[in-house]
Amino acid sequence: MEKSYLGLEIILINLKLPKNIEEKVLKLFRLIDTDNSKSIDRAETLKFWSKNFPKLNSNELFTNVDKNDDNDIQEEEWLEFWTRVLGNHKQDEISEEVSFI
Ligand SMILES: [Ca+2]
Ligand SMILES: [Ca+2]
Repeated sequence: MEKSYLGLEIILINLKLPKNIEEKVLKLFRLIDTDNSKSIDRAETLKFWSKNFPKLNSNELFTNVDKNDDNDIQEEEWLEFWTRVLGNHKQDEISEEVSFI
């Protein structure tokens, strides 16, 4: 029993973003959220996205990030998205992607 509990703990740690990356992506979130509503809407991404992430378009972003389909990206959805990205890419690449901040 002790063993499986420990296993669960490791899974939970692995699902969390490293602190430095989390800080960066939250900074990025606030940068995009220009009206400070704690959520990112399509107009905000369109203003911000095309300049900074030419490879990823705004529609793609909402498909991937807006899991509850309310056309707003909440902070939890944003962090979840980057956690998934981190699972697919090396940490260095993400640092690079958000390094313009
Ligand atoms: Ca907003
Ligand atoms: Ca949402």
